[in-house]
Amino acid sequence: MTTYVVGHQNPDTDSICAAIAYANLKQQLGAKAEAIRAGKINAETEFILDKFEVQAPKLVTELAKGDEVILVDHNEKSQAIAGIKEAEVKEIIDHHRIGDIETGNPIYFRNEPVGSTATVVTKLYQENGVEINEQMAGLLLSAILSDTVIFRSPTCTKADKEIANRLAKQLGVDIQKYGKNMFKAGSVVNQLEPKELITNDYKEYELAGETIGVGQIEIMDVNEVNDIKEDLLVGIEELVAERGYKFLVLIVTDILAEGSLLLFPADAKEIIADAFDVDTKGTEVYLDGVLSRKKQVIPVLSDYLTT
Ligand SMILES: [Mn+2]
Repeated sequence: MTTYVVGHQNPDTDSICAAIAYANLKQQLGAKAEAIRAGKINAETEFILDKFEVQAPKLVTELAKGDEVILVDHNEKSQAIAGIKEAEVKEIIDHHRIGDIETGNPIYFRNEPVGSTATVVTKLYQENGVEINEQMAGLLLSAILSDTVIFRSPTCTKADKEIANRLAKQLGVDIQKYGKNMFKAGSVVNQLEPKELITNDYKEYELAGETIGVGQIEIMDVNEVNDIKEDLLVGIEELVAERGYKFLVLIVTDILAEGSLLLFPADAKEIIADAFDVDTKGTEVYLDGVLSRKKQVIPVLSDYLTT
């Protein structure tokens, strides 16, 4: 009987890559194992599978009674593939809090407080003395970088960094460069129309009797919007006209550089320049160190417009 290896529903990169790599390890150890997925592959994961020429796992929406399954990257019923109650959980490999999965028999349950399941899976290759081929190394590295936001997440540990660096060395990959490309491929910028991007994470504020709109996009590299900047400005102008705003600011936040590019209509130039005490290039300005709409943008505009 083949044992399925599966991540959580709505799988992210770690869930897919850890499932594939752990199934590969089990196969190399002589077991019959197959990675499956419980949901749609996201754009970031698609980029990774393409890059390392690995096929996406088969989609299985519900397990059948008696199916044997190894869970990776989760251990809570609410996150698990449908039919989990009827299946037999054989192992769990994870890096989350301990949830509520119950088993009838003793199982191998490996959980570590590290940044990604891929980190744990890489350790398991090493502990079993199994060599990691280039394809699996690529998936494992990608999953670590994805879950730890290229080591920036507070969940990232020394083990994640060490293992990722070793995998990157094996592959001859520049972590920062590859990580940025990976996040770019999965970025919301490539998946939404300009107006959807502006209003995706969006708030309206009443200041001094007038309404302003403030949208925010958080991305890995502010240059991702270079090609669509003109379209975003057209969208901003249209929304201002349609909704009768005083103006609209789109905050494009660069998570890695820790700053934000503000985009706004040409006639808001003076307000932005005066409020933030900066020179602007007409319809944009980059503000180093500004990340928060609530704490760093709205108070400045509010102070300026209401006093
Ligand atoms: Mn994970």
